[in-house]
Amino acid sequence: MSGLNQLALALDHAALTRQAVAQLSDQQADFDVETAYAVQRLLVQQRLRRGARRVGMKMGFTSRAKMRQMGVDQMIWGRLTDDMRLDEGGELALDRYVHPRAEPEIVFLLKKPLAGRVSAAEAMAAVEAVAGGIEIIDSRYRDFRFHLADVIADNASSSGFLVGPLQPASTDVANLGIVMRVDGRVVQAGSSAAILGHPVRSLVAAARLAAEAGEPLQPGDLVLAGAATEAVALRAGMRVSAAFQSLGAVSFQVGGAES
Ligand code: OOG
Ligand code: MG
Repeated sequence: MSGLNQLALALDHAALTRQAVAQLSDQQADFDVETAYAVQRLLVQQRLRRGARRVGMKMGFTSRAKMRQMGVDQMIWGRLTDDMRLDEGGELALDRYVHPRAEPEIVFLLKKPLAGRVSAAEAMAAVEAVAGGIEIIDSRYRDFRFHLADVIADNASSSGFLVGPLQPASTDVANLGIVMRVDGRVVQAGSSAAILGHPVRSLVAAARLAAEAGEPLQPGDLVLAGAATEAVALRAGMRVSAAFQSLGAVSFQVGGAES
């Protein structure tokens, strides 16, 4: 266990100091997915000890576009904490990250516990509201490159998130157009259907995976379904927005000089 703790502390330190590290799979023989999730749990525990609160989970690699961009072929998940949330319309301080990127997300807010093997209908019945959002991902690995187990240990690259205006749970999120812009120029476009065919499938998977990890989804939890498009690298001064058919838009400004 202490060996895993060392790995978790190294990733925590990398995030705190904004200094990228080498992939864990390069240093550890047999660094597998199960071990990686154990490291992720220890990593997030560090943050909870410092006062952060768990507020939900993020799903990753639920679309072909993301799998292709990062060269992996399996769905992953990570934990969201309250300190990761950024104000809609606010400013992101670039110097708090290593090499951050932004990607559009479909967000579910739960009103009921949701655990284990549930149907899509059961999952939707637990939803209080849906929203468009943006996730800030920031790998703690050099050059934003990793193998599957590495990115899992690194809390699935999660670093921040913004949630747009909440919409009724009855809003159909099956096939919504999504456009991400930088300074008004379209940089990514896609459809929510790219997320496992329907974003609710991501919520169904989240319910199962969270329960298997012994941390079942709770009322008030947020679930990010995974990006439908590739992520965009952030540079100082950029204005980033994501507009979602039926859900509205969400945006932020990148502040802080690049060091
Ligand atoms: C891993 C996180 C993937 C998504 O939405 O697919 C993810 C990464 O791309 O670094 O958040
Ligand atoms: Mg994401």
